[in-house]
Amino acid sequence: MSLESLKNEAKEEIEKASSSQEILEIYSKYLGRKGLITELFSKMKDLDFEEKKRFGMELNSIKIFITEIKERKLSTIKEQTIHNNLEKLRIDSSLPGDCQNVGSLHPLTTVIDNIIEIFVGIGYTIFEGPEIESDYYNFEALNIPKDHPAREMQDSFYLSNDILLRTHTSPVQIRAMQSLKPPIRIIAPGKTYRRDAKDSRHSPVFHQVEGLTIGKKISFANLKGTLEYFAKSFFGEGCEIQFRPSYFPFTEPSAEVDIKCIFCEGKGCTICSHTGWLEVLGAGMVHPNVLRNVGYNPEEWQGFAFGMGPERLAMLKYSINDIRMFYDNDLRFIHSFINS
Ligand code: 2NM
Repeated sequence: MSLESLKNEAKEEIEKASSSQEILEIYSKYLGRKGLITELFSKMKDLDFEEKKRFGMELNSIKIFITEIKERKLSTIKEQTIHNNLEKLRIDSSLPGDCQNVGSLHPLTTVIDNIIEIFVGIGYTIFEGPEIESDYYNFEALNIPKDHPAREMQDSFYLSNDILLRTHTSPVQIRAMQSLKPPIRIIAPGKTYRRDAKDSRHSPVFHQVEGLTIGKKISFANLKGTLEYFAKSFFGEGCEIQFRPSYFPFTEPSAEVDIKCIFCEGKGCTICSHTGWLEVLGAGMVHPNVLRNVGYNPEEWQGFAFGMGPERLAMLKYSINDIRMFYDNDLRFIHSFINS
């Protein structure tokens, strides 16, 4: 084979190659230690001076030529590889993004936080107690007599003879009065339990936020002012309240507190049963028996207490018509309060 065709063959093979590995193998086939061209160098010793010189120059130029082609092809392949890799990494900004779900607070959490914030703003602190209570804290200390209907077995979740799931957060107030020195201003938020059949207004688990103020010369006027401030803070400055006489064993006098219907502005609608008012709170002056039960002298210390249901407040504020919505954990429901 002529030198010229050997050279062209090597050139063509290198140019057709598609990987660095392949190029190096082809290069080695021609110019490696036992390469086709390398072997020709050893034939030079048989030639005479002039021929040796001419042949040597020719072989050298072929070697340089093929080496150059190899280097160029190697760098082309290297660039190609980098380019391909970059192409694979390329971000297509026209594709839709991954959906990131943003969490949201449960509407009851929001309402309870709002209530707490309002009372903390006027000097109340949070006080908490156990959800499993004794008959003494849940009833006895609160002046609820043994034969009171609220103590019926079928109304409460009893764990034993005198241990039950608290039916209100009032036992927390008893614990607070036992462990704090008056004057006292606390709110007790938390879960409460009653053996009610579930319907649109009843849930066996629900929440209460109760408040207690104990001091010297505390009067019903202080209670009215406090609850009026709360109602306006929670429902808006235009909110009006009224007190109706009522009865609780642990307060005397006792009252139920209504707000002017926020749906019909007092004109009467189906939500307020055409009364113009919505009941939202229970309250009263702490009964002297309750004060005596925690070792306070009712002649020296007086106080007021109130209780509210965050579920009811949330239902009115956000127009939710079924209490079970709070406990179904339907994410579509919970996420709909994302900006509340
Ligand atoms: C209410 C309504 C009225 C109340 C009373 C007490 C205590 F312990 F001080 F006597 N705690 N909570 C109270 C009073 C609760 O809820 C509707």
